[in-house]
Amino acid sequence: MQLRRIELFALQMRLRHPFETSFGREEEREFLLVRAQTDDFVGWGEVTVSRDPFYSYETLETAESVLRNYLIPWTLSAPIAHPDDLLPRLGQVRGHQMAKAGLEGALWDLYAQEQGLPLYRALGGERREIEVGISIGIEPTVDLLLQQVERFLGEGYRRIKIKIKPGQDYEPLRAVRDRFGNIPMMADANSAYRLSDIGLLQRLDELGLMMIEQPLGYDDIIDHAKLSPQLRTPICLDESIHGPDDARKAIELRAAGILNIKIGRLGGLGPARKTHDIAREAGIPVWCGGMLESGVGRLHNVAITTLPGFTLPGDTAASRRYWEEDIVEPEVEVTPQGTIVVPQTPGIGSAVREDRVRALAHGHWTYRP
Ligand code: OSB
Ligand code: MG
Repeated sequence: MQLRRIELFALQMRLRHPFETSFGREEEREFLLVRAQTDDFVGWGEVTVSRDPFYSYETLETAESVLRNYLIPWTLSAPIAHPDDLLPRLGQVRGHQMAKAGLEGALWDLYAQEQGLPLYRALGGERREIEVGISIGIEPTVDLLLQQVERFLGEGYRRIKIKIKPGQDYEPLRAVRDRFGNIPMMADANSAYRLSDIGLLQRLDELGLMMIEQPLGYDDIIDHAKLSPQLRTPICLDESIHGPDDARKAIELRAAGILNIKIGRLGGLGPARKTHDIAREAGIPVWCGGMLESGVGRLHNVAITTLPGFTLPGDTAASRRYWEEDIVEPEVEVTPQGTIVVPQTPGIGSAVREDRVRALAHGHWTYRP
């Protein structure tokens, strides 16, 4: 691949419905898009940062800075034969996984187009249709939560994930169980509890949840390993897994029975695939998490979910769950059966609406070799 140009767009997109987690409330997404161009093709990647360093330390500003000063110059310094060759070249930069992933993702899209393959095929995926669930934020009242659950079950979503935090955990989950019966349901705590909250977490066992996601510290593996044997509900790790090696350690320590795979958090499609491989080898199911992505990141999520170890429905919901109007055409749609049909055209599978990207961008930078 001979790259002629890399561009960054800083985008702001208003969510249709505010999304609240234990670490805060988002009404608007602020993230970066990467546009990479060769003589023949254009590839797109998404840097799945947020405005604030609350889910992770990365923000739009840290990503823009590290991309401009290190990642993009090193990417443009010599031709790249395969997207897997990129990350070793960027290895001297520690962390900044989301910044790296956005860039690597754009190269995967380019590479797939050069090969004339849909992205999922270029990654070695097989499934032509993926099962999806929905992630519901903390709602102001139990009634509003029940309304959301009812709506999304009606739209076909295959499992319901509900955000929890101390004071809003057992009771809302209990209300959903009582109202909707034995639906596939899980909770995501986003690190809101400590090991000393074990009594409270054990009480959740009676709800028959598929799993509880990241109950303890955002950077912890050890305490999760202590908690895990004391719960009947499986633990799924999200925040504390930053690459294949973290997954190996968490599995070795039995800290998690399930892993959430996010391309941004893991530092790219390559590391996401490797994490999947390690989990699969160990018999640990995985599913694809989300960061309220635009259509670009969403289509990357669809592609990775076609790998065989993704045996649980993920968080990749339809574009219209988040946006009045997405930036890809066609938008990502979910069937009444709660599936997404994987696009079969080369690359990510939808066209990026560049006019709309430019209109939404409050920053735009261009880099050349
Ligand atoms: O913890 O999975 C999470 C959104 C933003 C930050 C963290 C998380 C989430 C979600 C939403 O759960 C997933 C989605 O719908 O994209
Ligand atoms: Mg999570």
